[in-house]
Amino acid sequence: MQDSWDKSINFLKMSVEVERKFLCNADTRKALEQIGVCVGQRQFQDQYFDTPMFDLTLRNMWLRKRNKECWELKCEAVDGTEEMSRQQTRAVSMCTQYKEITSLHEIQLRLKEVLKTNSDCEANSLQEDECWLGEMNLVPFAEFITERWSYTLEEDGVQVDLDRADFGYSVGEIEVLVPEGGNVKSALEKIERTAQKLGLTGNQRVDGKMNVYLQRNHPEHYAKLLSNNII
Ligand code: V4E
Repeated sequence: MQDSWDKSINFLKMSVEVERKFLCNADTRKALEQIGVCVGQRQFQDQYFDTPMFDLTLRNMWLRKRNKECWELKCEAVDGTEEMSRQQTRAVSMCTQYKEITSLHEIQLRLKEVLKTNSDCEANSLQEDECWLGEMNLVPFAEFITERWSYTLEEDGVQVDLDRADFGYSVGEIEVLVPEGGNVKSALEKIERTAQKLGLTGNQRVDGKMNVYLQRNHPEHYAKLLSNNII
């Protein structure tokens, strides 16, 4: 009982990232410059970890270390949009929703639960002290550098990022971060309005960087994720 209560509390403490990917052409970029302001350009390195049998990603869980210091675990979020119009259903199908956990301690608790390991290593911010990775049998399976241009929009809380990965793939994303128990429906509507303003007409989900990375570097695992409807 206590356990499920703790899990509910943990769920409430997480934010949910609602996101729609798109391919950016000259027209989209022009529209973006009109409705948004470029607030910065930066570069970051991402390393993704999993067990050799891919126990995390096969559960749609993505463990990442950014710039050799910031840990993040993204887990699929079940949306709270029960009654939806046809347009809303379409908006949901074009977007992904992931819970984001950024506290290393919370990440380790969640991983212990999922991987059923007994790691005794404490969360430690010192980067060299990562014995927990070994104890949980976690190894890097993807590593790449992204160059990102970020835009804020007049639409409240909407951010657009244009990413170029070092393995030769570019993708844009419209993103709204929904805090603890916030309104996912409203986030989906904001994303849909932004997509219309950018002139995005396609009704097929666009590949993220990881999808393309896996297709090229781990094709067998990519096929497995695809057949399990994970990507
Ligand atoms: C959720 C996920 C992965 C983790 C990283 O995802 P993403 O948000 O695409 O990366 P990035 O660099 O933009 O992170 P940010 O800076 O926004 O935090 S890797 C694969 N997935 C699953 C996934 C999916 N199923 N479908 C699509 C279109 N993208 C990702």
